Amino acid sequence: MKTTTISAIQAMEILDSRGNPTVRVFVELSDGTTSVASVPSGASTGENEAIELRDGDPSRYAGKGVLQAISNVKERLAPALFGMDPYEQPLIDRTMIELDGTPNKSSLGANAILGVSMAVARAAAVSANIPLYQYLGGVGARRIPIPCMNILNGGEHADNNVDFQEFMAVPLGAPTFREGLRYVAETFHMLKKILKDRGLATSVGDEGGFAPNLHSNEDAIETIIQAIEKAGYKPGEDIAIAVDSAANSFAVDMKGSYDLKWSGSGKMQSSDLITLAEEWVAKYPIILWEDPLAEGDWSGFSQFTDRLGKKIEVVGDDNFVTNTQYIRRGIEEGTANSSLIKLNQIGTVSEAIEAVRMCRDAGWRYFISHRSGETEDSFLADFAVAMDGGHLKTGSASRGERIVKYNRLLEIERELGEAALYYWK
Ligand code: 2PG
Ligand code: MG
Repeated sequence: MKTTTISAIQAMEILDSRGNPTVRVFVELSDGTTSVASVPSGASTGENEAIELRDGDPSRYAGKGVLQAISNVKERLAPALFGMDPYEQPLIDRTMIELDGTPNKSSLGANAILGVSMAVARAAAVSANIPLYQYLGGVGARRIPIPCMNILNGGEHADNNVDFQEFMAVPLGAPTFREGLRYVAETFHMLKKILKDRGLATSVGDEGGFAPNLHSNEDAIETIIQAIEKAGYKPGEDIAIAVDSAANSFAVDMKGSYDLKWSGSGKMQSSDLITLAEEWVAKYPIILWEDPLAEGDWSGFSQFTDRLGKKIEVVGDDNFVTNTQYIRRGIEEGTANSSLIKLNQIGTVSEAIEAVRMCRDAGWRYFISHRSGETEDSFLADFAVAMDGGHLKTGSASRGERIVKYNRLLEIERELGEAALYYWK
């Protein structure tokens, strides 16, 4: 690769898909290359996530401004990285981590650091004239992830009476990514029709899925199965289902007590939720379950994995927070058999790659994910292909900030042509 160095880093405050401020970073290299990257933001966050620096100034955006993070990019990170080789991603990320000096990036802000980390990776790829997915994943990066499309939203992503946050349609029986995307987009449209016919709301939640008031949590699954069938597909064969309970959001004490407050199903213990999941997995074509229990409920999580881990992918999100420290504990304790991977939970591209590597080495899967607050940046699509995890979640077939990732995956598939792969496992 040719020699080039970082010659300028700028940043500005923009809005995310919820209308909250977030960070956009611009990087310039000495060879004239420029790049841009924007940082996402979660709503159902884990306790140990890297810290998103917010100004706390009530006179701007209810305290959610990110001007301090922007100034940290310009005044602290830019001078430290000036003249560095953009191809040295791990070194660049380590330099920022050391400059921050805290375990959770609370001094400079994970939003500031991640914006730079992503923009540097993209600048390096542009300068080398190779696609970002190949720059990050090498020449072997040619599997397009199966889109786990979140077509029905609940929990903290919606204002309805569904406790579980995400119900995803997973087109694992499709021959290609573009066909898979069509399968689930058609299912999404059929779901809309079914909800309309039932006189239910068809407005969408944060991730673009519908957010109706239903009879029960189980009604969500049954309605989706109906949509799959009516769209002309076989549940389980063409399209399976994945669930993210995001159980933190209805946990009472993080130690095994829950209150399914939105649906009014009431108090439950970990063991009740495990039994419920076992029944659902026996009855419905569920292949993946994320955060079935809360982040502090490590023993409940392990029991869940003991009982269901041979049948389905059990994913930890809020408990692992893309951090090798917690994923390692999960591997040792058999907490799950997969980890969610969110770039802004950990705050640099190289650390997210380390988390993926740890999962792979342990024989775990890893599930690449967007955040509920997103931007029009498609970085995640390239990242998912590069990481070769076989599946990703990036919302529904609506809302531009979700569609931009799907459209980028379509482009990548087209570019790869015959070389593109598409399979679950
Ligand atoms: C999750 C995510 C993404 P948030 O819980 O998995 O779907 O939601 O970004 O709000 O944490
Ligand atoms: Mg989650």
